[in-house]
Amino acid sequence: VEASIPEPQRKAWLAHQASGFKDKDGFETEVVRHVETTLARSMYNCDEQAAYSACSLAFRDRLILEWNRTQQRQTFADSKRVYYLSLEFLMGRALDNAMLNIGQKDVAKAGLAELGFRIEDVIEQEHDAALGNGGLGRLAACFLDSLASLNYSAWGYGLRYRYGIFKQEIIDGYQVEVPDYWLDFNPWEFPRHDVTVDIQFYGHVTKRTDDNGKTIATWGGGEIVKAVAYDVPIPGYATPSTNNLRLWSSKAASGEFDFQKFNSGDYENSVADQQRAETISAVLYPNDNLDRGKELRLKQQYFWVAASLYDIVRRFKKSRRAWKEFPDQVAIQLNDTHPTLAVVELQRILVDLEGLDWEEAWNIVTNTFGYTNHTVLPEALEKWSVPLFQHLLPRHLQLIYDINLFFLQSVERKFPKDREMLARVSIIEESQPKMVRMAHLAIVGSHKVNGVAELHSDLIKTTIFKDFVEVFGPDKFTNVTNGITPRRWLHQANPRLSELISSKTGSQNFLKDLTELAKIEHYKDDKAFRKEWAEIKYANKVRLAKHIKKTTGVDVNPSALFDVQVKRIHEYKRQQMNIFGVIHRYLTLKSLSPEERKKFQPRVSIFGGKAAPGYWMAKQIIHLINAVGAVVNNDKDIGDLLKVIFLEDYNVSKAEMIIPASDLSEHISTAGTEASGTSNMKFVLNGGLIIGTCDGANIEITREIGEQNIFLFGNLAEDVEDIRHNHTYGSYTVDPDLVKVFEAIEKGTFGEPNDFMGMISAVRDHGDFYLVSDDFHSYIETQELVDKAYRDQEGWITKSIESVARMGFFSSDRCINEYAEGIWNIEPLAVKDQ
Ligand code: NBG
Repeated sequence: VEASIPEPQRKAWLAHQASGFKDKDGFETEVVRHVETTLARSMYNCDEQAAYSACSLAFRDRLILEWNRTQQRQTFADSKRVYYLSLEFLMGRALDNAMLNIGQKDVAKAGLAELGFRIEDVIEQEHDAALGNGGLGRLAACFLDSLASLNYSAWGYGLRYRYGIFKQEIIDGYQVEVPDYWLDFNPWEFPRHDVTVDIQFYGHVTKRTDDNGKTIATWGGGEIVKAVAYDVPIPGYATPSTNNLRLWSSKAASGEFDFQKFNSGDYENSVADQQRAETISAVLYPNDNLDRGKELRLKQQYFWVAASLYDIVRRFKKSRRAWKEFPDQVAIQLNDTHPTLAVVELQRILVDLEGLDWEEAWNIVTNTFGYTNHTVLPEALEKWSVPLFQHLLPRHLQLIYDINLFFLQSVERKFPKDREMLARVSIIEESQPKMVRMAHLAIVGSHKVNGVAELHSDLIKTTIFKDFVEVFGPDKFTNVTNGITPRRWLHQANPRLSELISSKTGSQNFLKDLTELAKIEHYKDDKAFRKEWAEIKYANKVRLAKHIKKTTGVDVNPSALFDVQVKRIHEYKRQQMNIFGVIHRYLTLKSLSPEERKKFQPRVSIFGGKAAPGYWMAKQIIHLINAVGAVVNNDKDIGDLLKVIFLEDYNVSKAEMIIPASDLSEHISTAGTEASGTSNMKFVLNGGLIIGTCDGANIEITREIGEQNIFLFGNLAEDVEDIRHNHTYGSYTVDPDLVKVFEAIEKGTFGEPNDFMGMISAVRDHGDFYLVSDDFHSYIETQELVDKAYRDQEGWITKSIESVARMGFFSSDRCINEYAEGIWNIEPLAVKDQ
């Protein structure tokens, strides 16, 4: 790298490489410098917000140096890169993560203390970067951490939403959505006004034949919007590698033809034009596992995909390699079907713009892409109407039809005369209107398709993508079980536990190789170790209890069993079953004498999570949880025996506080519906036990930690279809305990019963699609086993230690290495020759 710097600049460049603070005093100097110059504020009124800003800027300076070096080294190495295309990156806060990954948190803590600040308060000033809905977006964030920490040459590509997921307020027990404007001061992004791409929409296609008889298609006219790059540095843990996350922001491309033609001199309209362009990246769609098919969403997808591909192709072209080498240099992973247009866009670039033959181009395309499926829920599988496509992206629609034609011809050769097979696998659904099935396009356009946990990967092969297994053979389909980064979800979220573990494993190496956790199992009978283990959990619960008091006004006893369900609110995740179970517990307690009650295990039932703004049933669930809390928490008969808490505005930074404080967490989706789940892994890694169904990654967690360490219940995925069939066509009665719960609600125990009738009739009158009644008895019984197990505190601690010791498999490092080997065919860049 050094040799590449021009001679006149080299001396200054070398001196600059050594800049950035070295120790506590240096750090303080940098903080003061940033307060007084960068922020133009005076130290005499430096508040926590200013301290946060200056501290971030001091760390940012260090990050940028490593980031530049990493990018230069990767460019010189000129080896294969992976591009992770995701519409969501749920990053959470950056400062704490940067301090820990760089390994300078202690220095910052001491420095800030000398300047009169508590580091925890400074960290708290940061607004979460909440550019995602839930598990899918957080997975992308964990992957970025692992890619950098493992020294892979990797970029993330996403959208720079001006508004991330909404902020949730609870008013009178109802969810209210408030916009999340998070960009007021964001030191972690760098606008690259020199990196822009013009993106075209609408217009029309003309075709002509060239001298060789080849048809040339040209997409002209329409509207142009400018994509501007914003770069976010992603620091690896304990390595200098710092990767790049590039987020695109939309801007009006003033001066472009349509703008000139229609709007010259028309000021008002030109402003409207500007606003329309900026709308594209304005807001994240707040749906989790739900597709709404809105035009603006398709615009977002094409805008982001086209800008990213332009960037990737531009980078490839610099190397002056032959096109056929493209898949040796570039791997692109499609995070769900959201970026599937990239398949079509690359084919368009190669055929229309670069003049390659269809076959050659298609070979390059299919060898470049991999597709990850994250759900089997039909309402979440993306489909776009053909007329909408025709209007917005006319050339892409033609290409999709051609891709489909060649694909169906190959199917026809393999399955002659099987018209039904053709109809089932077709990329176009012959409905009214016709629809483009994005998952089919993603499968046809990729060389590998993976699910995110073993059960899920099996299910996609036997249900939604069954026909494709016959068409392409089973080897195209594979599994990569999800993982989580232990840096954020153990070291950062639970520093005391991380320290205890490193004192026993001999180093912090377990944060790079999580299988080293196994070493702590040797200490599971060590008295002092067990005592500290329990004390850490207790301290985390005290911290959460304080937060509960502050935000809800309710006192909870930290010695009670903390039972937590925090995730997006969705019928398939069955928060309704949880709250029905809580009501059952309340009714049971009320029916007991004061003496009998004393034998009961005290519990705090903690809920958190957002409902999609248009998801009526999910909002009703939130309302019922709050209504039950209002009654139970004020019932003098009950006292500390049961508390019901709904934590407002669940997000990444709150998860970092809540997860380490859990004794028991609930992962109770109807079997076969939760593709993986990742919070299950986070809870167990922090010493909490799980009550759950045989679904998603729960199954693999059980295999790793042992059946004795998890509370499994409920029907199995293989039986769900028959049970549902029986609901519709056979005899069907609601579980008697659940009937009593419904009666209590209908009597008005928790306020106006009509407010909750949707939840009741879904179970009683509309076929109980999610099997709440079928699983209720097993759920209640298993909760009784939990109570019993918890009363044996020593036994519980053993379970907790054993579980953590056996969680090594669930690191996102393992997961990323599997993608790298099995899908991307890429190796880490040794840091020395990076
Ligand atoms: C979600 C699944 C989760 C899974 C995450 C990450 C979507 C479409 N899917 O079970 O519901 O853990 O993806 O793979 O958001």
